[in-house]
Amino acid sequence: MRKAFVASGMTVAVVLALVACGKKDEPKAEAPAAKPAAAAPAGNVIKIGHVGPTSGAIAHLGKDNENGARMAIEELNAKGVTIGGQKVTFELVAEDDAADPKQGTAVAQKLVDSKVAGVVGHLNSGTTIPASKIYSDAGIPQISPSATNPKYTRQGFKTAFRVVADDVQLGGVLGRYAHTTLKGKAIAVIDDRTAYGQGVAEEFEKAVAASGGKVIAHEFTNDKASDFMSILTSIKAKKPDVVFFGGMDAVAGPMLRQIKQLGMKVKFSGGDGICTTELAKLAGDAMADGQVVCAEAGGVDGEQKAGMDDFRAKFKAKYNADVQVYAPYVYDAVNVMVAAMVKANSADPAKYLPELAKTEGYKGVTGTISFDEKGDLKNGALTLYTYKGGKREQIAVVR
Ligand code: ABU
Repeated sequence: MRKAFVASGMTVAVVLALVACGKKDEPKAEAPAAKPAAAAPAGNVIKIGHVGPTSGAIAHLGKDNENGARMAIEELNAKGVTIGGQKVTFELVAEDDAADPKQGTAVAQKLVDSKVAGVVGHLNSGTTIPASKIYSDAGIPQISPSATNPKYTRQGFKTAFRVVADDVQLGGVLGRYAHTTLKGKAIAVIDDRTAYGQGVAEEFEKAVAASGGKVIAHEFTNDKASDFMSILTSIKAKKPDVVFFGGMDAVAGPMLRQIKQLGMKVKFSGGDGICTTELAKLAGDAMADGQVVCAEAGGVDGEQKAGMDDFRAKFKAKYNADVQVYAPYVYDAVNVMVAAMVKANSADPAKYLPELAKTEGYKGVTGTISFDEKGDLKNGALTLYTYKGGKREQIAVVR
């Protein structure tokens, strides 16, 4: 059983961010009684579910995540894993939620019905949060490699884990950076009204205010929009020097093109949703060198960087594509889940879930993974990036 929530178990960074925002953490709700966990599949095949949007505007991100899962599973099968005294084979059951909350819950139920032993996903907060109730009710462990809305791990579900930092950290760091380092004097915010976009924009705005900066406008769009002329024209009239966007790269790319069309000379900032390899292609020559500052909700430095570099090289060789953003986190999530099965000597969700919750000091390609009482990553880092010559370039890893 996961230990009761205690403040001392929270990551230092999250504590600092919450204190800075003057916000108290929500109390951990009692976990609802789980229905009897689905048994692992018969024979020696263990099914692991993966869900991401492999269709729609951010299919490139869903496929990046899915490839991270596939790579982990192929390596585990090649290496050979023994559980319960028997050599087992892992089978990836990959589903597409199209970044749509309704489709997200439908495929979550499908995975539960097909008796997966665990799920890595979903990619979006807007799908991960509603799906997490279905996995919790079925007693199926879920690790999200990319959903950053804090609510996901604050519902009291003992089955919910995350291997990245959250929007409190992302918005907090980017808000302070916009005011203190980018020297933003008049900061405008746009969000796409999704669970992620709205959440990270609100945290950003709080951090700007706490740092003594000024948000002069907050406009809204949606995750399918492609015409931003009206909101950008309204923002331009207020003469911003920094525009922050809470949303994904598929929207940020065209937005950057229209910012250039309108002749706006602004820095452009955003969270992990825009911090992708694809953003450079989506924005094209509308993105000036150093104009964009974004953050990935994880990061490694020092000696740990070699593992990440090695993963990126292997991924490129295997898929003939650069990592978009979260494939390494998916890879680690699958391996952390399997490590817990090996420790429990069982793929029965009820038996390995307590081992998963106790994960401490797992050395992954994304750094050292330990879970706190809520299922969040302890001591999570962020990596700040900019783009130069159409390539993502690291600025710093911050904790
Ligand atoms: N964290 C950015 C992309 C996924 C999400 O949280 O919606």
